Amino acid sequence: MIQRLKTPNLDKKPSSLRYYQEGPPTSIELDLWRLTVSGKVESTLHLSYEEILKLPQIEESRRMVCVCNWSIRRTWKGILLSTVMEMAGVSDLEKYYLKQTSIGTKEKGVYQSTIPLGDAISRRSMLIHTVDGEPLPMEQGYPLRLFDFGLYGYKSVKGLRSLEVTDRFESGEWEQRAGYNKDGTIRPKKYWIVDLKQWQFVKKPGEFRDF
Ligand SMILES: Nc1nc2c(c(=O)[nH]1)N[C@H]1C(S)=C(S)[C@@H](COP(=O)(O)O)O[C@H]1N2
Ligand SMILES: [Mo]
Repeated sequence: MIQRLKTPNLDKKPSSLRYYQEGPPTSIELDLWRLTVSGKVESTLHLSYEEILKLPQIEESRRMVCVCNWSIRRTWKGILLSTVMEMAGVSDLEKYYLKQTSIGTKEKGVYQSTIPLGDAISRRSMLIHTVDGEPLPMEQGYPLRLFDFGLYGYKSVKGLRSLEVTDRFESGEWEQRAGYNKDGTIRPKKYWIVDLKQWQFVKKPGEFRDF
């Protein structure tokens, strides 16, 4: 069972630290950590890790894609973003955006990214705490990361602290610094598929589903 969950060629995956702009926090006091959900919501939430584990869980094998042309399929476990949005009470998903902010570090501050909320919900975006059956390692976003698998990795924040429902579609860290597209939809082109050790030409925009 556990064997089947493991990602092939994981040792060939580009290092998380190479792409971690603000760097992983040095330590997290899980008892004190909360995910804050605020903004255009009926009720602001401060969810503890334990509370998140008590919500309905899902586990799915899905592909993440980095804008630097590599992809890896892994088994992700967590909750649906929609569960938390329902709890907070968001009236019109299509009208809003979701601004994610990381825990960050003293030295380098926080990482932020904003995504269209309606699209994120319709793509079954997840709030992830476990990968391949193990809690997320620190470099991969412990204790919780969001993932919208229709978008490049830079749009989804690791080491989450807060989610703000907003009517402003702001530019995030990478978009400002490197001129990356604010939309962030995965584009058709050639990608290195780490787990399969092969190149694949992807013809359709959005989440990879064919392999
Ligand atoms: N907080 C935070 N989240 C982040 C980033 C970051 O620099 N800081 N980089 C993004 C990018 S560009 C990618 S490709 C993925 C990398 O995820 P991994 O560590 O699982 O490889 O995290 C994304 N989320
Ligand atoms: Mo990335």
